[in-house]
Amino acid sequence: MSKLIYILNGPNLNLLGKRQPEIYGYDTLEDVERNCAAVAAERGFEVALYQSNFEGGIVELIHKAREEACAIVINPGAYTHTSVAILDALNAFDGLVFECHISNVHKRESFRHHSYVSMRADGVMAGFGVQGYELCVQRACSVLAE
Ligand code: CA2
Repeated sequence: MSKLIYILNGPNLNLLGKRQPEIYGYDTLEDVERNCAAVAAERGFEVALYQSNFEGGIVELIHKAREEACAIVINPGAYTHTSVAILDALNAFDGLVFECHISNVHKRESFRHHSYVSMRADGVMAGFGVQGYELCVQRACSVLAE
């Protein structure tokens, strides 16, 4: 079995740690990758973090995960609330899927309350800041070790 966990990020998340720290905090995606890699390594897993501002880019990364990864932790950004294409791609992935939102989307505007990705996700994290990514990686490792 693959020991690689993909961490996928959607549009605007390349700005993490650089804008709107009051909502998304001060950590960058590089910090997220480093922290998740440490959590995974303790359990014998590896991570690969990707970000795309394009819906099709995320779909292609999910297709690549089909070949390489045992689990996907995904923050689809605003595509969470709109993208049937990302849901369809995730439905074609056989491994674990964890959906991760930095902010508590349920405390925000009503258009953020619905997620297409949740229809496929094995677990959903929201409002734990960037620590949510590490918690998703930890959960993926635990389930895969069962
Ligand atoms: O809370 C989350 O993680 C979100 O997925 C973030 C999305 C938002 O559309 C979702 O409703 C909830 C937005 C990502 C934007 O990321 C930025 C990060 C730093 C600065 C500006 C944008």
